[in-house]
Amino acid sequence: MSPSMIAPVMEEENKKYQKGVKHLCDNGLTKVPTKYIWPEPDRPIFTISDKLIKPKQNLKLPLIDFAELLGPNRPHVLRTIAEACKTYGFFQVGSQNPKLHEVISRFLAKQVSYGNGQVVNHGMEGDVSKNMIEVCKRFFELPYEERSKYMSSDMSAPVRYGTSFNQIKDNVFCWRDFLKLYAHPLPEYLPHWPSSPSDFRSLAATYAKETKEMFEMMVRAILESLEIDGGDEAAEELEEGSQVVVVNCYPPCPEPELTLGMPPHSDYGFLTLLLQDDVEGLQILYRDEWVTVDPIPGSFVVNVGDHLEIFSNGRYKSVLHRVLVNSTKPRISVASLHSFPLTSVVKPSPKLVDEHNPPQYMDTDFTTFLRYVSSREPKWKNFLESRKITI
Ligand SMILES: O=C(O)CCC(=O)C(=O)O
Repeated sequence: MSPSMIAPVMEEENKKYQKGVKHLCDNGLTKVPTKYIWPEPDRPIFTISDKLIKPKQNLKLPLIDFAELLGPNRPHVLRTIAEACKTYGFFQVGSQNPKLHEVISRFLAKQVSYGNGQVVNHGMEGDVSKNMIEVCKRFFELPYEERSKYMSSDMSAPVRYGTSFNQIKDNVFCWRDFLKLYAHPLPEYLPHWPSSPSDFRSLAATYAKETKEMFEMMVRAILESLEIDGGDEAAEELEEGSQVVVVNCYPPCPEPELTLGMPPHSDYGFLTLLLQDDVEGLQILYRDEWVTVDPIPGSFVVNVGDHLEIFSNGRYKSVLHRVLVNSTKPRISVASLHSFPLTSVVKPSPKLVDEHNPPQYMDTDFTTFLRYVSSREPKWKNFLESRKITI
C-alpha cells in the first residue's frame, strides 16, 4: 500500500480506538490490537513471551480500623497510618467492620432520628458501595451511543467519558475506559451526570457524599498523624476542596500479558479513596517490585497523592501504582480523588519546615499541573518530580 493510502486507513483505525476499549470488545476480539501492545519492559513482568519469569507477589496492605480511632487505641492507629503512609503510600480501611458505621456517624454527628425514637447510623453502609459498583457496571453495559454522549476532550467538563490514560497524548493505549465525574460542590455538578441508568445519579450522589465524609474523617487523622498542631486550617480548606469520582472499567482482555489497564502513575490530589470489586488488578511499586493488592470486598484502598507528599514535605509518599487486566473477568473500580480547592496553592506545611527541614517542593497550583499534562504524556511521577527543589 502506498503511503498516501496508509494514512487514511490509520486515521480510520485511530477513530475506532477513540471509541473506547469496551466498544472494541463488544464487537469481538481474539487478539490485542497493536495500539494496546506495550513495549516489553513496560509489560506486566510476571510473563514474557508466555514464560513465567517471576511468580506474582501479593501484598496485604495495613488494614486500618477507623472504629479504633475514637477509643483508647487512637495513638496506636495514628502510628499505623503514619507508618503505612511512609512505607507504602497506601493502606486499606475496612468498611465491613460494623463498628465503622457507628464511628463515622459519631465523628460527623450525623445520626438521624426516626419517628419511633430509633437512632439509625448514617455512615457508609455496605450497600452504598455495593450499589455504586453495581450501577457503574450497568452504565458500562449501556449501548455505545448512550455512553458516548459523555465523551469530551475538555479536561474540565463536569462529566467525561474517555478511554486509555490520556487518549489525546498516549501513543500506546491502556485497556481501560473511564467515566469522570466532578463531584464537589455536588448540586452544581449533579445535573450534568448521566441520567441513564435511571438510578445512576441518586446512587452515585449518595456514594460521592459518603466518600467525602470518609475523606474528611481521614484527613483529620492524617494531619494528626503528622503531629501538626492545629491542622484545622488545612482540614477546613480540604473540606471545601475538589472531589472527582473516576469510574474505571477494564473489560476482559484476550492477551493480558501484552498490555496494561493503567500505566504506572501517582495521583495528583491529596488523598484517593479507591473502591474495587472482587477482581484483583491494582499493583503498587514496593521496594522496586510490582506487588498486587489483595482486594477486600467492601473495603477502601486509601493512597497518598502528590499534594499530600508536597504538604508533608516528603514525609508521606505518593507511590506509583498501575493496573493489570485479565482474560476472563471484567473489573470495575471507583476512585474518589480529593484535594484542596482548584484555586489553592499547594506547598509544604510551614509547620513541617524549619532550618533542619527546608522545603523540598516548589509551591504549585492547578494551572501549572494542567500546563504540564497537556504538554506531555502524564506518566510515571513526572509532575511531582518536576516540583522537587534540587539543590
Ligand atoms: O483500578 C484501580 O485499581 C486503580 C485506579 C487508579 O489508579 C486511578 O483511578 O488512578
